[in-house]
Amino acid sequence: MKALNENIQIVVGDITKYCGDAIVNAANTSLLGGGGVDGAIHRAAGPELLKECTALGGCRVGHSKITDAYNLPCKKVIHTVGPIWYGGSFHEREMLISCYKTSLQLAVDNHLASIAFPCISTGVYRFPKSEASQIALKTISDFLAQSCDQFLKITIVCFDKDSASYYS
Ligand code: AR6
Repeated sequence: MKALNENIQIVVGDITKYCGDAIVNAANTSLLGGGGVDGAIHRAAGPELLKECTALGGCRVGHSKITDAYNLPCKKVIHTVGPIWYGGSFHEREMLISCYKTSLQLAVDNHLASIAFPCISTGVYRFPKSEASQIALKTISDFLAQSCDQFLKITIVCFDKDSASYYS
């Protein structure tokens, strides 16, 4: 575990085991599940999660929606839709920033005190890990600095040590 400041920590592990208030899902615009972390979250939460997601009517890239967590150990799941990386000229950075901001705002709006993020868009969506990690840290740090909520604890859950190395 690595603490960057008192409110942000980096861990290596499986986000479905996180026991805080909420985890963020790196979803797609359908919100109906997929592979990677999205598949793992739906498998661990059980079929009730898909049922609730079906009623949400999808989600635009860079936006986020919240559901219950069902069989997961956390209380809520925040589904955010990261950008697919097409080389960086298609507003990919702005959309990734928006994923973190809208997820954090949902956490504040729902009075959540602890939230875990995966490395959004860095899997099948191919966002370069180095730049994605810088965007994640800066956006979270800026949000915490500006937010009135001084008690929000953020964990970035990297699935492997290689991903975690980009946060050092
Ligand atoms: N815990 C933490 N991190 C994980 C886990 C896990 N259990 N499983 C994978 N990761 P990806 P994306 C990491 O591909 O790039 C889905 O099909 C993984 O190593 O899951 O945003 C959706 O439905 C990587 O670092 O998400 C979308 O269609 C990170 O999570 C699409 O993939 C993100 O990889 C979204 O692609």
